[in-house]
Formats: sequence, structure tokens, C-alpha cells
Amino acid sequence: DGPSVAIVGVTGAVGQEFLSVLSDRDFPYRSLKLLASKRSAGKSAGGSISKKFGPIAVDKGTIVVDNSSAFRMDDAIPLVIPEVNPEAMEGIKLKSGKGALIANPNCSTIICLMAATPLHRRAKVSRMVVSTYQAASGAGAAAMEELELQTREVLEGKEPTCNIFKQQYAFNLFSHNAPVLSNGYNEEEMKLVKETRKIWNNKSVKVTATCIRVPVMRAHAESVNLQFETPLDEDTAREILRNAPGVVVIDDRAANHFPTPLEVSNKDDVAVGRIRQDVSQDGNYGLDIFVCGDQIRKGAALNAVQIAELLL
Ligand code: 11C
Repeated sequence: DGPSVAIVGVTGAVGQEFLSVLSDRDFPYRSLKLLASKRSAGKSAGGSISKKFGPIAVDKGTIVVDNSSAFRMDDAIPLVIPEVNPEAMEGIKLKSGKGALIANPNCSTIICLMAATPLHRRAKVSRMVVSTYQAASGAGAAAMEELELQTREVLEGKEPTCNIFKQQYAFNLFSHNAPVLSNGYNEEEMKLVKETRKIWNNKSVKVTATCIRVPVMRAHAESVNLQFETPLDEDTAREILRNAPGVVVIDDRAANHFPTPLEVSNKDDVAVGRIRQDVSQDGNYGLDIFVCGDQIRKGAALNAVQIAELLL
């Protein structure tokens, strides 16, 4: 007698992944309704669909897990990574008959905070500097197809087709395609700043980010520099991360083997490595880490299904 489930935007990259995750985890649904429009075939539903239909569904008693950015910064809406802040959705009950909306954070934030939070819990992060290397999947299935097509075209000496991004993507990298704001940051970077503060329930944590799109298919990589309020040495950090749920440590200095996007593709866990003391900071007040996570899975569909599992 599990819940009735509907997936909106099921033809997109994330929508398709929802189906795999539900099946892999044996999610106990009673019925499954799949929704997509003809016009948006191959695309996940975006913020405008969430804004239009989310509140209607909530009014009818549905619990909506929204993967778009539409409601993330709304004070009344919990923004949840189950391993990080499950307490934010306290009070939302599946069988209460009362609808609610829960927001899924942006993929870059989820992947970063999966690794940074266990360290933050021990030594309190005062400042975090994030540099991302983001995969095509973050821009949807069509961007993944364009990367493949362009790679072929460039190798064949043809002019690359640029429909999704305005510039050549294959054998290149560029600043994230999100709109650039008046402060010079793009929206993707400001999501890392604002969502971290909300998820950690800490308005004073200093966060800055530079987000880059790289020609990788489906997993994001992030270099994260952390500054702490209390000292934290790298061995303790490694041990904390080894014991963190949803995290694997790949940190073999002798073999120069650290996380890669390919190794985490189609995997649930976020991988962390390059765990080292920041030599620019005195004492043990700073660490550098390198994190990789599957953007479509933990960055989107898996995190949303885990939210639904918490409700069960
Ligand atoms: C990317 N994170 O990798 C983005 C896409 O707010 O859900 C998802 C945007 C969002 O390009």
C-alpha cells in the first residue's frame, strides 16, 4: 500500500533516471503515472512547470519533490539533502492527506555538500571556495547528444553543430551557461552560495564559486577549499569522510589515483579525494578536497527519491 507516484518531465535525462532509481531501489509505489508534453519531448520539466502545477498538486494533498530551482530559496520550503539536513522536512507526513512541497537542491550544491558537510559538522566551515567542472548532463539530454555529435564532427574536420551552447563544447571548456548577474557571478555560482547557507542553516558562512562547463558526459567534478573555525587535520578528515554515508574516499597518492567523473558515472555515491592540508593557511585550519558525483543520479533523481524514502 505504498504511495501513488507521478513523474513530471519523464522524457528528460533526469526523468529517465527517476525510472531507473525507483526500480533499482524497489521503491514501493502503488501506481506510477508518467507525464511529459509532446513539445518538451527529451527535456526535463523546468521551473515554469513547477511554478504552475506544483501549488495545484499541493492543494490537492500531494507531496511534491521539486527538482527545479523555482522554490528552493522560498523560506517556507525545505531544501533537502537526506544525508545532510533531513530535519528540514520534519512535520511533512505522507499519510496526513496534507500536501507539501520539498525542493531538491542544485546538483553542484548536492555534490559539494555531501563531502563538505561531514567536515563542517566536526570543525565548522567559515569559508568555502568551490571551482566546478560540470558535465553536459546538467544542461539536459540534448546537450549530451550535442557533445557526442560535436566530438564526431570535430574529429572528422567538420564545423561543430552549436544548438545548445553558443560555442564549441567538444575539446573545449567554458564558463557555465547560466545567465551572468550584475555582480559578475552566474546563477549557477550564486546557487552554490545561497543554497549552502540555507541547507546548513547558517547565514554567515562565506561561500564563493566559479562554475565551468567541461566536455564530460554525466558527472560533475568540484575542487573545494575549506576554511574551518577549529583545526582539522587531513587524517581525521579522511577518516570522517570514510564513515560518511553516501561518500567513498578515493585518495591514493602513491598511484596518483583520485576521483574521476567516469568512475562515479551511474553510481550513487559521491567520491572524494586529494584530501590535503591547505598550505596557504596556518595550523590545521584549511583543507583542499576534490569531489566527483553523478549529476543525474545523486545530483538529481536519486536525491529526490531518497527524499521520498524519508517520507516512507
Ligand atoms: C548544471 N546544475 O549542471 C545545472 C543544471 O538549478 O536545477 C540544473 C539547474 C538547476 O548545468
